[in-house]
Amino acid sequence: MLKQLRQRLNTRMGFFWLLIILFWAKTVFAYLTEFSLGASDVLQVFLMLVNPIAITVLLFGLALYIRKTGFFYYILLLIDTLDTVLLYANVIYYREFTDFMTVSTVTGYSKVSQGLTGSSIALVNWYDWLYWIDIVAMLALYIFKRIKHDDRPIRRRKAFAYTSVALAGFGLNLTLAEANRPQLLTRTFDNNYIVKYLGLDAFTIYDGVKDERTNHQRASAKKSELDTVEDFTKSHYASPNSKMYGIAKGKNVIVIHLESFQQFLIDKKINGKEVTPFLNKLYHSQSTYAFKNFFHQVGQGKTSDAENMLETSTYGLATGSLFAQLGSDNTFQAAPAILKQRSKYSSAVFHGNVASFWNRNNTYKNMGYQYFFDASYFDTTGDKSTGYGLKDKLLFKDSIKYLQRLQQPFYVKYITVTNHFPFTMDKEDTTFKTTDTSDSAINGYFQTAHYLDQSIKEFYAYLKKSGLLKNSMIVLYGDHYGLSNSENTTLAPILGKSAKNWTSYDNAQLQRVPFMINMPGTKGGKVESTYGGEIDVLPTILHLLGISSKRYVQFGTDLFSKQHDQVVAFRNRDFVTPKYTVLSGKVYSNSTGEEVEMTDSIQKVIDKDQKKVNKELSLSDSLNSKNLLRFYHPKDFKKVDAAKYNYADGLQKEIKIENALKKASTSLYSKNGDKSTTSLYKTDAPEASHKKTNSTRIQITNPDDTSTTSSSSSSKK
Ligand code: GP9
Ligand code: MN
Repeated sequence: MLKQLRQRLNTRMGFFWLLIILFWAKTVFAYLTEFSLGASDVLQVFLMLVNPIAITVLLFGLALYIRKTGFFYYILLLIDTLDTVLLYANVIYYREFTDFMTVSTVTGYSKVSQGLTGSSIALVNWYDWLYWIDIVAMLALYIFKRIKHDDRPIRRRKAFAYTSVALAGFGLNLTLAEANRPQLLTRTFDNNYIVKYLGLDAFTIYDGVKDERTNHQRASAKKSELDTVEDFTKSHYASPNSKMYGIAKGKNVIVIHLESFQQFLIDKKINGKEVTPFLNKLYHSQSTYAFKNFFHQVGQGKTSDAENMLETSTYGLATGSLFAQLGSDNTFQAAPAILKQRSKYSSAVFHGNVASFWNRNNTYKNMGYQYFFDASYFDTTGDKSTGYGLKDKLLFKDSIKYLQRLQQPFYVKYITVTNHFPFTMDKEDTTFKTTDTSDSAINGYFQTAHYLDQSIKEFYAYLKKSGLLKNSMIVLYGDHYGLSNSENTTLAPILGKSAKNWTSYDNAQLQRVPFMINMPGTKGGKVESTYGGEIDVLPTILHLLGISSKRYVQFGTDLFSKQHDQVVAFRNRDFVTPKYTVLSGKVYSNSTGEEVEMTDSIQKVIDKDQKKVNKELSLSDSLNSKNLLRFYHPKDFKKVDAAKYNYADGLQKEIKIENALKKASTSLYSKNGDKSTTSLYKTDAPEASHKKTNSTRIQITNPDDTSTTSSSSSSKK
């Protein structure tokens, strides 16, 4: 047997296969020990284990075309070495950034993820020789003639057969991956996904192609294209309402992202009980400006699209996520940077999922976020987390030790996760008696929304006790639908509607999400009926803070302005106005819900609005995909230097700033006589007292197939 094996090795094909097996073994070793790919079902595990094979055969197989003996062996070993360099560089990179190396990081085009050079030595582990030993050993065996040099060249036809079979194998891999994770390549949720399904080499090639396309688009961009965009946004600008301008000047801004939260939950009762009693109270409070006709406008980038719109007032992309596709390299003029430069705000994001999801770790740097407290800052073990990360009650509670040390005024964003499809809960977390429809997502939705409501109530209680509340403006918004169109007919009776007469019009109306600006101490708040959407948030907030938005390129308009544009564009070019809902050219009346009898004058209005919607979306796309903001230099705006940001050791950085500022430090902690306020936080979350365990339930894999494949009319097409 051993002899047979030796004999095999003495042939070119034997040597070839041995290198492939060794390379496969170390790749899988890296998958299992270095990367957290989160394979969560049998097919995913299977694909993860086999995905290196086809592409390795393809790449190593290039050597099979070489006839000359020495050349064959050296080229084969060279390909192996290059592939190993790629693998090992990613191992090192992942140890620091929990993400894979993109082509633009290597070519130096990317502005983020730099600063590895200094620390890379510290990232080397003692067992790293495992990645290299096979190459050294094989080279030695060859040089010292311990394996015979096979002089017989591989026949062309055979080499070609290998290439073809490898390509077919890769095709099969891709098909299975797409079946398990639809739109894998078009949506790019997370680089981890692509590696899990298709492998590291495929990821690098995919990323390279994507990068090349983006660069090409950018290189061809001309400054004059920016002028066209600017002409539009300038003429579209809505000047602030003098009654509202600056009413929150100097206040902290706390943005609370209500995951998958739809407007219909507000004031909704199930089995006689309010689903979200605390948010309802806020909604109707005199200190809250609430909007009942506010729509989400996200596309496939879902949460990340909402974040982008809220903080840049530009649209997400027509396909995929802007964060994932352009976030690493684009020039942003986003809320955290504007607030820092105009009013010295510090900024932070709190989120219980891994940093790489939606490429946040890179995008936030370009947005100018100073801190990003992601899952790595929290204990997410055992029952403390669900698939998308730390449970909301714990996120709010455990964020305080970081929040209290931020210099004020601050701009912070909390991205909640518990109310996310498939809306499942641990029994210990809910007693809410929900619906018993045939759809478990619907039944679960009311429970997870109820839980989210409680978590915000607890957070508010802390804000009040700690004194932060009176110095803050709290902005709450739902990012997008939680229940998709396919679920809406089952939902209909709960909303007092009939499933039978349910139409696309009804689906579109359900794309309303809450938008509330809570300003404790103010009495002028009410429920506003103005139509608007996520694109309008940034200018609205800037004006409340007394910062003019005029000099920035923004597509939205201040919701309080008399000139506010009430035409709400969806990402697929459908739109809603106070009077009409227009879906694929079909015009519905908002007062009857029926298709309108078309007249010339109505058609004229619709055509004009449709034209504007199309123009707005396409200008936003050209701005973002060609990175036109790099040509734009608004007054007093210094371009964000992403290389300055690094999200490791956030707390230590905060403390360092406190120490440097001494008496001038404005953090809550300093103001509180250098005493922590964490004991003021009260939660009823049972997990809070549970011990740390070794397991975590966070899945970087997205179990949300239903909500991505059958999502609303307003976010698809
Ligand atoms: C993940 C979370 C969910 O970190 O924000 O994103 P979504 O699936 O809603 O886009
Ligand atoms: Mn979301």
